[in-house]
Amino acid sequence: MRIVVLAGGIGGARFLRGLLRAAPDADIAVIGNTGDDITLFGLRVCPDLDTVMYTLGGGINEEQGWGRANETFSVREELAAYDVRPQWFTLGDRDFATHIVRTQMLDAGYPLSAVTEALCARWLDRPDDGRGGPGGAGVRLLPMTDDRVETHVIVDDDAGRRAIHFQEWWVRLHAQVPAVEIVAVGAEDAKPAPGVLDAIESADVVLFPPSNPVVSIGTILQVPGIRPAIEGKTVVGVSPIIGGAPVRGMADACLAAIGVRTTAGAVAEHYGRRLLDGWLVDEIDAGTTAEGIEVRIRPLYMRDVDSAAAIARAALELATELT
Ligand code: FO1
Repeated sequence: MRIVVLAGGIGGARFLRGLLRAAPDADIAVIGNTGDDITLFGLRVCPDLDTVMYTLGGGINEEQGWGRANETFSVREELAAYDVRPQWFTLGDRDFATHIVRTQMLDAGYPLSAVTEALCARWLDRPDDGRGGPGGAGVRLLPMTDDRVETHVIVDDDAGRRAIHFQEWWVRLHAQVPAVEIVAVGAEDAKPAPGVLDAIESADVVLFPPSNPVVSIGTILQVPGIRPAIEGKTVVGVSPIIGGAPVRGMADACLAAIGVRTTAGAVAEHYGRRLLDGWLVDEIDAGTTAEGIEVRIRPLYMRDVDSAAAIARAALELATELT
């Protein structure tokens, strides 16, 4: 079975780990959001790609959901000693190595898709370790585009109306300052990365994990060509909203910026029936309906790999039924 998954960071990565367990023989292509990418200290950082790569490769900091396990922070401390800013974004020593390799390759002229493939050779090109480790074999991680797309947030506070990078809004301001608008700068001129449209074309099913519908999946869908390619496919999504609140992160602040209510049904209708065929909602949202979309009720908290696998299995079953 060929599966395409559109993924942001933590929610997408944990869903994928479940999907690998639920469908170990599937050919899985992940289209990763790059709108969160940021250049810091001269290094290109791709948080969502790295979160997927580290999670599937067994190198993620499990408690945090992002960054490396067993991390140290010597470089960060040294930068702070020089009073180098910003200091609101934490990069660990092991993580720095990833950004150094990526930036060297980008500077040498390799596109982000080739760089991502090279980085993933370390994390994903290995069979399951047989000890219950995730193993990422069978997964191809493709950035949504090789072009530069950066999500910026227009805020209006005491310092005045201005555009700031998404990470500054998310990490420094904790999305506490209301977003007037969220803009994926560069998206309209971006081209899907090599392999993206082919993967969608040959997919039996496309899955939307419980990733942020605005700044993760929404950004991927803004890359010209991706949405129309997906519209022709059987698409099943997992609600990132349970009982009127995001499972994690601050998706409610992003939904407010585009005038969508924070409910499982409103998010399904935001995607719309042209895109979405099936939608999984949690038991607490049992009354949810969405016009033209088949809604199924399942426990949606991803407590561990088993519960993530059960959700992935339910998504695949619904997709098979709707195909
Ligand atoms: N999230 C934070 O809340 N604080 C951080 O300092 C932070 C650093 C960071 C470094 C590398 C990385 O890959 C991710 C990092 N994240 C951090 C997560 C990230 O900002 C967001 O959660 C995602 O971009 C949203 O998907």
